Amino acid sequence: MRKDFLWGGAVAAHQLEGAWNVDGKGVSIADVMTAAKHGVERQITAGVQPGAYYPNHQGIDFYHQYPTDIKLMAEMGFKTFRTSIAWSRIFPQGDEVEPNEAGLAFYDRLFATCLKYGIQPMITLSHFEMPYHLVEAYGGWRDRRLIDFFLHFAKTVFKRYQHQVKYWMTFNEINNQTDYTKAFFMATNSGLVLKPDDPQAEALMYQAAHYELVASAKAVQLGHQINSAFQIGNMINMTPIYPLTAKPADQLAAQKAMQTRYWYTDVQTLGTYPNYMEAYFKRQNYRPDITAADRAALQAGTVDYIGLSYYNSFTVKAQTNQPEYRFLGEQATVANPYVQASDWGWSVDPDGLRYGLNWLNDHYHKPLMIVENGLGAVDQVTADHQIHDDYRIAYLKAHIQAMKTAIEVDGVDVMGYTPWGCIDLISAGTGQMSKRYGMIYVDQDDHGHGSLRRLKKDSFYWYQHVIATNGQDL
Ligand code: BGP
Repeated sequence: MRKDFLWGGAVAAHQLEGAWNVDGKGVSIADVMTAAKHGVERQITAGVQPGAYYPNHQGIDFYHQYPTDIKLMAEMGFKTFRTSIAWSRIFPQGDEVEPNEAGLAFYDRLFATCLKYGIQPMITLSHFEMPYHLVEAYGGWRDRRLIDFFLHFAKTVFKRYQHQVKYWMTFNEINNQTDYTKAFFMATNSGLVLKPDDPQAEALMYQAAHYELVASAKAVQLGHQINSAFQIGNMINMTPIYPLTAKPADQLAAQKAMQTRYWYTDVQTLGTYPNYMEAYFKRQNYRPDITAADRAALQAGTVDYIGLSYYNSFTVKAQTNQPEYRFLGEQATVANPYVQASDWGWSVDPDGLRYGLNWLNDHYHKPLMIVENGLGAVDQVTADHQIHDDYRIAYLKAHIQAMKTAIEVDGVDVMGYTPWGCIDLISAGTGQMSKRYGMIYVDQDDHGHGSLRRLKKDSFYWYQHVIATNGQDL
């Protein structure tokens, strides 16, 4: 393990800040997302009222309670804290020229608090969030003009925080939109609100993703011009895809599925579209607007490191009616008989983390940063205010062990580890509170009721010890 290994935790602005309409903040897509129940998809529906959904509009009131929360993270020994900047706090509509000073001032205070404790802020520019106005007026990332709006936002925050923030990431889990049949991913990744079964969905996804990739590459270049010490990464969701059997057709299906899901990383680290994607566009007769200038920008703006989230693995088998297997998202997967699943049906597969780290290392030869990992679970508070989350400790322990094996046995360069939702927050997938990831408990239910009091779970003390021993003692 590196001596300067970046232990910490990760969150995203829209999942914990609350204060959705405070200090000049504009409405973001997160403020109009429905709160889903188990099995009901979260999405943006027509006529939805901003802030109507509890408790996602109030988060955990981090906007006001961050001094206490960061202090608790410091007590755990965090070296870094990953969060995002809410674009809609800085540019409420997204297409203005002048930023909102009150929004900028909030992150000044937050970052100063982190730095006071020796915690380095690690910032995602766009984590499932953009001003809703950009969706209404431009249709989200289907419009090329979004590139310049995003760059103006990026430039503003790069300049403002250049002495406080060294580690940046552009778009959170940019590859989730591979699953273009899911309204949730289309909205969160690209601000695309489509009718169910829109025949244009796939083509639109590629177009939007391309503009994001260009924006990401240009932001990398811009950031380096502003401060050459910046480390700017991409962020992908690494969900390894295994073949169900040794049957060659299943092996090929898994390989094709990996290509369908990870080509974004080729563009962001190698600076070019892989051949199989160019061939696919031709075959499908898709003609995305990709200019020569765009290709030059992609080449010039490759990332310094790969940020990744890891939760689970998928398994696929060849489809007889699909000679050229394309991965159409989670619903195309089959159950893996060798792994168990969480309460939310996510497979629990620590070996998959080692697999994913090796896969990324082999393909891209870049440093890796695990910026999300964790177990969403229902926690019980005992009468004496304890939370005995041994299941969470077991999950994190097994995954940290897998990461250590990748580092020490396989020689993979991993810069740090920031488990997801180190403090309980609103689930991105459900918009609810009860799917908890934190080492710090927050007293609030799915309806927004509760004291918002913070409590230390057993995992708090366990993780504190892991950090203190630099991962030696799990
Ligand atoms: C990732 C997102 C996070 C986060 C996490 C857990 O995909 O980057 O924002 O929420 O997943 O997902 P969920 O909240 O749906 O359990």
